[in-house]
Amino acid sequence: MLRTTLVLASSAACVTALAYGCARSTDGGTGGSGATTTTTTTSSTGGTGGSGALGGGGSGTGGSGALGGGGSGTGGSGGGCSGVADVTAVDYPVLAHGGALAVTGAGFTGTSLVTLGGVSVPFTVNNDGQLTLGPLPDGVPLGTQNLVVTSPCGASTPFALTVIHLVVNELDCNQPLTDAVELVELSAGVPNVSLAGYALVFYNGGGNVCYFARDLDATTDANGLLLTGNAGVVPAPAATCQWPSDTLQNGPDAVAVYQTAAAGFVTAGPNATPVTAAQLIDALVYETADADAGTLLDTLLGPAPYAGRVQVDEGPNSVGGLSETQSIQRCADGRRDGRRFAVGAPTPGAANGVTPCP
Ligand SMILES: [Ca+2]
Ligand SMILES: [Ca+2]
Ligand SMILES: [Ca+2]
Repeated sequence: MLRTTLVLASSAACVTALAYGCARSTDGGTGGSGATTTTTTTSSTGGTGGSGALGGGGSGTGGSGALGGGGSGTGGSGGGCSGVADVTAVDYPVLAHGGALAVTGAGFTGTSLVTLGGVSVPFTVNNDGQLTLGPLPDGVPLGTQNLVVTSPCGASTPFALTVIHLVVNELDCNQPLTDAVELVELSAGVPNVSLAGYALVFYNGGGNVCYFARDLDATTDANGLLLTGNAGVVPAPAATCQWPSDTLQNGPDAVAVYQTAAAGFVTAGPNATPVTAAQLIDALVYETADADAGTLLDTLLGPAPYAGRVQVDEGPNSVGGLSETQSIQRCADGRRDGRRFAVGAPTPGAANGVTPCP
């Protein structure tokens, strides 16, 4: 959609440019339109003028803000592109499907295409030295992939990132007596990769606020899994991934993974953080024979009539029922989709054992 916007804006710029005789090479180049800086929400400021791509020299005409009547842009310099795009840094070297990425470098003005792993990704040009990508489409291949930015001067040298598919893979909230083997198993789809910069957050369906948040300062195992839970879980989660027994509420509640630090979540008191979809990567809304937690479902999965708006039951009875011996396990792929889970004997830190999704 962003590319379409850009093309339309460029066409408008060309119409303007023709009025100034840009078809003749002796005339000044045309200033770029403001399209690249206004592809999303900004409308109050004018776009930065691009380099004059059509003229042979001389100063260009100032570009106009493409959306919402922004102020006039800076005139282009004429004479073609100003420099090949160059990516020098990113804020998330391990990037999850659904996530966003801040890209630092140079020569981003006029960017027409950004690809990761050969797949086009949505982007916004913030300024000549910074792009924002996202949300990252789930179709981008996993593992080490090249980021390439194409601007009027050509394509940037590939910049390597690690792409992951970070989802809730299993959850066990209820056991007999005091819950002492609660777990949340995550899957990143890529082995031995750090999940630093991502956070695991628990929400209480009563009040729809956060009651626990933990940075995922850990590395996935050889199967791409990360096990978090009580110290009594076998195998025991890494020390940084443990929480006290009887912490994970039995529903209707939710667990979610975010592309941000846990420090941003208030976990108790009157200012406890309300459930949010901002920077959300995946979530599971669950129960042990409870009514639906409508606000958690609406926010974390999506409002009706979204078919994936499903709360998953760990067992038919919360006391003395199957939820005490079963866990909720992912049976198929799909982020933010409650239809992708089934129940069965717990499989902490190992491949799930459930048969096809119900
Ligand atoms: Ca529990
Ligand atoms: Ca259980
Ligand atoms: Ca498992």
